[in-house]
Amino acid sequence: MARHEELPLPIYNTLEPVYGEGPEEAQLRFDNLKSKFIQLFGHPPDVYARSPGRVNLIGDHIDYEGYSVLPMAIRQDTIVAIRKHDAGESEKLLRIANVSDKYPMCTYPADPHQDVDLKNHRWGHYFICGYKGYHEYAKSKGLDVGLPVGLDVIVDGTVPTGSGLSSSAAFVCSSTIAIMAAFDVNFPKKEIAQLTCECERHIGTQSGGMDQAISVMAQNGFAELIDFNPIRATDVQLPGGGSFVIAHSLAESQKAVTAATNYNNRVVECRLAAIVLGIKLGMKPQEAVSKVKTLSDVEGLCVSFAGNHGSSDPVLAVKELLKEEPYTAEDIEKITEDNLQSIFANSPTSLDVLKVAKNYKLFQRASHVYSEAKRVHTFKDTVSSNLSEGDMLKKLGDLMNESHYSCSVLYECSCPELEELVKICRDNGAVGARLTGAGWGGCAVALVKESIVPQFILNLKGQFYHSRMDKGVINKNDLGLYVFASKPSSGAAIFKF
Ligand code: NG1
Repeated sequence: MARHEELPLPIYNTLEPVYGEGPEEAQLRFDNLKSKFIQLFGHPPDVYARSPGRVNLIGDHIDYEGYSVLPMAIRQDTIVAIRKHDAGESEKLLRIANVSDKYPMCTYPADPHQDVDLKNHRWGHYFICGYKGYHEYAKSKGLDVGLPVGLDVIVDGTVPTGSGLSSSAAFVCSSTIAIMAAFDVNFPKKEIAQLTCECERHIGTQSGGMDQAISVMAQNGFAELIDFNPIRATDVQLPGGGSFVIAHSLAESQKAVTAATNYNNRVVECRLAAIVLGIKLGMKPQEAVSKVKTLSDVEGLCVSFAGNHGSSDPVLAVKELLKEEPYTAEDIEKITEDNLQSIFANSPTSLDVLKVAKNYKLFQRASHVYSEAKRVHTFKDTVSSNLSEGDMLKKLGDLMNESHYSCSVLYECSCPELEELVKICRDNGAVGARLTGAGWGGCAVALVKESIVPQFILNLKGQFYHSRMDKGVINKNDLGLYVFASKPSSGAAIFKF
């Protein structure tokens, strides 16, 4: 039997296979989308695509270094309704509307070669990422791409934005899949996962691929161990007695806007750490600069080094060979015998990082990446071990706590609101709690014994959210959007009714 990532995306003509638990609510969303569509564009949509958000249980900031991660899809998703203009319709425009008044209609030319205007961020840019990406991919496969063509689109998203739950990937994936479906083509899920990851890079973040992979390949009822190069998804059955509670810190992380100091900065630091390690472990500077892209490229060298010192842990090489104090650009250039601008000459978003970076914390970032990569596999092994349920939850919780410490202290991607929230989770009985996703705001995820979930959520509301409600930061009616328990839900799908 083919592995499920080899199969094309499912195409359904009813909502039940995806929204089994709440089909009435989903039906309302689809009905509303259709009537808005007709009202705005004068025609019904041809087809719909949906893609979910995700929560990452463990393994943050390691996908772009080539390491496996362990997320699960959540029920919140983005639905895109689309209609392709007929050949006779002259106006070649992409009209992208949203069911929410917060997002005014965006109009773009139908040119698939247009640049995404990164200096003027607009919500519709994420659709253009999918449009450009589909075009490039279809062309590379020798398909008749059929572009440029006018498209009418309405978007309905329920994944909270800037929350670390991948609203951006849900939007990019559902857009790309809707465009594919409008052209009546379908590809194996692993190809769509790869393609959508490349699509999202048009927005200027050097995205690692986890979010798109889980959004496209998730299976109902399972978390997934996602491997990269090549992309693979392995079902992970979570222990029955525990539940994952997701809670928003209410600090919004604007990933695309802060890329140069936050997300892309870490990608650059990891590459520099990898190059310096490669050189310290015997590579010629020129060779390291041209060949080493990620920390996984030099892991083998680090492990051999550790082997000579009685260990198998690559972190030992980091401890012995990198200095704990931050490196200046000059420190690194002495080792690489090349200047940083020329090392990153082909990556404009990395050059933006160099412009604003004061120094580079190579020791801390590499220590995080290698230790976090190991925790992902320990988590997966623990879930499939024959430990008693209590011991298993305790071990998983400990791993989550260690991961949070590493993200917060070594990778510095937490923030005061997340620290407060994680502490409140632990104080109220979570067996483990950590920030999830990119961090610098967004959500925490807590592993909680099933039996205490309702009380746990009530306590969180009392201790974290009520004061924010009083200050007017959030509305009482929206509380359910900010703190909820989630079961693993299913991945992307196409609907034709
Ligand atoms: P979020 O949490 O959606 O910003 C980002 C990256 C992931 C991964 C995590 C950190 C994108 C689209 N997603 O996720 O690939 O690197 O950060 O683990 O950039």
